[in-house]
Amino acid sequence: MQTLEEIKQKVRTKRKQKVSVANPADQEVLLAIKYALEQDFCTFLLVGDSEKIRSAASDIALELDPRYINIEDVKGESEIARVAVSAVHNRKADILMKGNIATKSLLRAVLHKEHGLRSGQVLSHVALFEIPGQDRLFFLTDAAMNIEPDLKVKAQIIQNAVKVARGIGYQRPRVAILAPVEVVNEEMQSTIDAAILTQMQVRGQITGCTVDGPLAFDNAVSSEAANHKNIQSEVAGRADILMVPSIEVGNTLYKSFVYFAEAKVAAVVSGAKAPIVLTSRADSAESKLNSLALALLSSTTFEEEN
Ligand code: COD
Repeated sequence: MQTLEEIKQKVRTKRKQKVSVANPADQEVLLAIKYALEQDFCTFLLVGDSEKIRSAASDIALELDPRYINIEDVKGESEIARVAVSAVHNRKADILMKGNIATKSLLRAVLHKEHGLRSGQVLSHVALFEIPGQDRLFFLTDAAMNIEPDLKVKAQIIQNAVKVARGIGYQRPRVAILAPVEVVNEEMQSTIDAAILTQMQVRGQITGCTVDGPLAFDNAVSSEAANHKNIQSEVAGRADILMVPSIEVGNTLYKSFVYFAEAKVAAVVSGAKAPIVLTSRADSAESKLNSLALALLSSTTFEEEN
């Protein structure tokens, strides 16, 4: 897969799902909703201050047709998060989407023991980038949810990203475990964890993918750099999924792809009872639409497994 456009093309063939949006009173969020409706992707439940939603919708000429859009009038950030998440929990909607709300507030509602979307697994963030000049798409995980994952959590973060990749058509994604160097250095925990994760995949404790690490960023993405260091592996230079050791590394890479390389992005949270569209508030309407498309398409794997 080379472009995010291919994902949007595939969504059109899937069954219609309902998306619960937490606080959509924001121009970029409503524009994404407008484009999604124009392309007949899904229907929406908009949770937030109805007056603000109606006023923002009228600013961008979005028709609030009740056949495709329902509004639930709720005020206050934590209450909006609770109602939007509960709608998915109670199966009134299939997918959750973050609108103009803090990531933390939404994730806290998602993790709520009674009305959240916990599945008993680790939840993690999976971003997919189309970077100009590159011959393939790159997944990056976890850039936004797990702060400093231990080995056990890292294994589940890989599995969650693999689930999304397979959901959109990758048969056996290649996973690079990133570290500052490509050899084990006992003073760098990221290199030790990477070597163990690689062996866990070889022994069948991580499935559906090929894992290799530690790999430095250049050895993971460029075959020239991998050859230069004489690294022979199925993943080196050809990685599809980049797994980072911490949120600091992930978030900085995410923002540098977008701001320095003009990357297009789509992002979801995987591992919950339903897919969650989770982009930065600053992301464009296009990114939000791409993320929605990724959630809609990859949700087939959720349906199969739940
Ligand atoms: N998957 C599954 N369960 C989890 C996860 C997870 N990733 N994280 C926490 N839980 C469970 C815990 O086991 C516990 O039972 C409960 O949830 C509460 O855990 P805490 O005390 O760690 O929860 P919070 O609310 O303090 O923190 C959870 C957040 C996801 C909010 C936190 O990890 C966080 O702030 N992450 C970073 C979010 C962020 O600011 N991103 C910015 C980049 S956009």
